[in-house]
Amino acid sequence: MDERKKNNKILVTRSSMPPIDEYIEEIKGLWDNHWLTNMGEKHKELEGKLKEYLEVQELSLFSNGHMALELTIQAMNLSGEVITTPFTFASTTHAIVRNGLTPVFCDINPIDYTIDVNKIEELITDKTSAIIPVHVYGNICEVEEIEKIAQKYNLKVIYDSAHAFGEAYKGKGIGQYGDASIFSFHATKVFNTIEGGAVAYTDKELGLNLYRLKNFGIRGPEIVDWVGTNAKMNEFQAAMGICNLRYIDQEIKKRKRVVRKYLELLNGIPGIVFCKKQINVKENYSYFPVRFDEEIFGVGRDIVLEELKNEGIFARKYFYPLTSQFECYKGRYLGNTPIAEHVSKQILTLPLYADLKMEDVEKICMIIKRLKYKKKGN
Ligand code: T4K
Repeated sequence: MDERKKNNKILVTRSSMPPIDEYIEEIKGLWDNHWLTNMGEKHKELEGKLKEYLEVQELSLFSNGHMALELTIQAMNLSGEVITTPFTFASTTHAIVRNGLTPVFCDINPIDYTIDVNKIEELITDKTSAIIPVHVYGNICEVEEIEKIAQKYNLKVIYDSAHAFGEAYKGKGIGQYGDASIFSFHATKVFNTIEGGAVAYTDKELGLNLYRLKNFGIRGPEIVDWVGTNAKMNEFQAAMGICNLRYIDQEIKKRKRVVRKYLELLNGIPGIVFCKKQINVKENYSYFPVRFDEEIFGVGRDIVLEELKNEGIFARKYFYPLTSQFECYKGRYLGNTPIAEHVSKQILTLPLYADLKMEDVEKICMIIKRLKYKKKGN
């Protein structure tokens, strides 16, 4: 790669940041009160603001999305087997396994890559205690069907909503579905607190247990009644969240423009497959996943990735390999997931962030189109 390209790298995403003066203003008070963590004022303020923005009844902030998920599973005292999908980030499967539970991998559907609700029931055994579906790329799972299955078999449902910040389904904040929903506020997400996460829930007892787990089980100066850990969000993270939240609607609007441009430029190219637009969903445009069907497109996903890289553009293979194929899990857990395998071999998430320039989107699409025609015209 030549120097010019190296300096103008386009990465898969880029953290949104508020104007620096605003952040400085927000954290100034910390130099007066010296209260930097342990559920301080900023923490409280962000929790309240997010509850409102996400339209959820209860919300608990965490140091990151993974700890939010891992500790929610623990707080629910789940046992045995948990049905989930392997087409996700390491965190989802790790959170299950790190709780001593067995992930049972269900396949995804080929339309939006969320859990195939028609294949859940056949995986339920007398050991199943929960379902952990993933709103992957912000694509909303079939929440109503999942709810019916969960009720029929008395299972808990925890949504991995790491990608679904600010989304709504049928007019209801996405965090209102299931027994709990976890969000990630990592630097790479639509909304970030640098690192951070949250759990949305309704059951107050679950809330109490989450609090115990994230703060060492401390209930009072002399009372420690649970073997908790430390997963608290600090005041600098919360301040970043307060600032970023002021811009979130305009950030999502800008992302929408980028996605529209991609769709306009790549639409109709044989062999390129997009996720189908979901109905009744308020979207957040968190990722732009594209599938390259080698037989029709002419070249496979890995060639597209390489060609983009040669031009200084770093798309990512989210999510390849499947978590079930990770070194640490190979052969350990059962699961028949041919669609997930197929999709993970074809998928590429193209660069997407609020300030991605239209000319960069044009360039990315031009490189992709060039590959197609090069192959055709040879
Ligand atoms: N569940 C799901 C479904 C998830 O996708 C995730 C996280 C979780 C749970 C767990 O939530 P957290 O515990 O992370 O809150 C990234 C993120 O680190 C991870 O949060 C995210 N999913 C995953 C899909 O993507 P990597 O290993 O690909 O990140 P990295 O360091 O390669 O960064 C990707 C790109 O982002 C860089 O090329 C540039 C940009 N970037 C990165 C960082 C760190 C920035 O612009 N600023 C930054 O500070 O995992």
